[in-house]
Amino acid sequence: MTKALDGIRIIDFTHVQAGPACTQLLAWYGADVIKVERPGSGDVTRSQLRDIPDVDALYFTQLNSNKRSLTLDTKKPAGKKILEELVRTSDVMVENFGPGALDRMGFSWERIQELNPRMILASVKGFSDGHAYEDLKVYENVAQCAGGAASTTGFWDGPPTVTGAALGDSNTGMHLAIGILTALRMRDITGRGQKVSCAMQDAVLNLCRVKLRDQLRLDRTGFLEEYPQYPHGKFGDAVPRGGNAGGGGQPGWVLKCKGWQTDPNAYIYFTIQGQNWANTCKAIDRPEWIDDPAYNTATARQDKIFDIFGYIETWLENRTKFEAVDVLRKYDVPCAPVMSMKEIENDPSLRASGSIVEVEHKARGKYLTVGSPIKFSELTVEITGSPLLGEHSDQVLASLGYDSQQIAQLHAEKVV
Ligand code: CAO
Repeated sequence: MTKALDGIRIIDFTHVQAGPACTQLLAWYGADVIKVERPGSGDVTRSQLRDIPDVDALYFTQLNSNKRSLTLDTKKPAGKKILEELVRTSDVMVENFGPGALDRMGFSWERIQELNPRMILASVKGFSDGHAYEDLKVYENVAQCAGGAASTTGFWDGPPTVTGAALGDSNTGMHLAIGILTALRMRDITGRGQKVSCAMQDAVLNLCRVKLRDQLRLDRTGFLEEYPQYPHGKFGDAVPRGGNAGGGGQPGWVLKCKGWQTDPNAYIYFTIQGQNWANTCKAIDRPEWIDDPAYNTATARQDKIFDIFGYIETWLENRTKFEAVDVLRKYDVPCAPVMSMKEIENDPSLRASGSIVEVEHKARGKYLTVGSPIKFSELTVEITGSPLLGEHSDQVLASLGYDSQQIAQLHAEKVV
């Protein structure tokens, strides 16, 4: 079957999470992704947080499925030469080294263009070119703090808080993938490659745009009516942390369900959708609130929103989160159980949709990993296991014209 990105060859010069997440996505959709790794050790995530001695860690396997692995010491002249040959014969190079590392290796954008004017060079850095912090090395949580996520996440009486979702890493990788596809499309038109970059700070900020919206509203009015601080608390001059408040005009909160005393995830997220007020009242057995002027408009509810949530928690006392959602769904209340990772691991719907899949790995056997969150009517996405370190080195070298003697020599000199 034809895959969307068949015929596109990508040099995957990435490591850790941001870059590998990007190239994994493109590999799922059919690109030939050759992961270039340092001989002997490879991507640092192969050995980080291992659950089985001497076997590639799940950190690596979750981010590198559907790829081939080539080991190459790109600081040795013979390794540089091989990388040059790859640049000449590939479409895209993706990298997320620290600032300046690629230039120091001898592969500046100018040099890459000389080698292959059709090449697209895609980079992730912590901060954008010319930014006051452009020289900084950056990991996930650093980006969440720099991009506005941490200062707006958590509870008002606690410190800035990072989230478990990889807003800095995988999210930047997803942004970069869009950039690469855009550049490939432009190359169809112009015949030229280009440099595409995405800064982690910018990718986080792009997801925090409603918080910038709130800052502008706060600057003008001095308050934000959908935040728990309104109307009883005080606002400072920056957007405060809003706990679990809904980010739009529909108030919501995380509410305790049956068993919360012992189960840390016995909660649902409950949204009071203004246009669904009558149904919501019926769902929670409070029909008298439907027409009561003290409750029947969003403005009237504002100063007692936590009393309303408190009442709903009493309604939830004898219902598990799943039972509660089964009642509320009949009344069109936007809600969901708070899913633990254990529940996600075993969720039949996620398995059925292919959003979680089991794949085979040569050393660890079967393992669970995420599948494509994007579904296509004309493309079947097949997820395969991640490659062993250097598993495809000889195959890639042979495709570049090296014979078995030359390949053996490269191994002996520890170039591959
Ligand atoms: N052969 C020889 N050398 C290689 C090589 C290879 N195959 N692959 C990498 N290297 C070398 C690089 O040339 C570089 O060497 P120099 O520093 O001597 O020029 C070095 O290995 C890699 O440096 P680095 O700065 O990328 O690595 P680090 O572990 O010190 O930093 C990180 C890691 C992630 C902080 C940094 O790469 C970074 O800031 N990247 C950009 C932002 C980013 O993507 N962060 C997200 C990571 S996911 O959490």
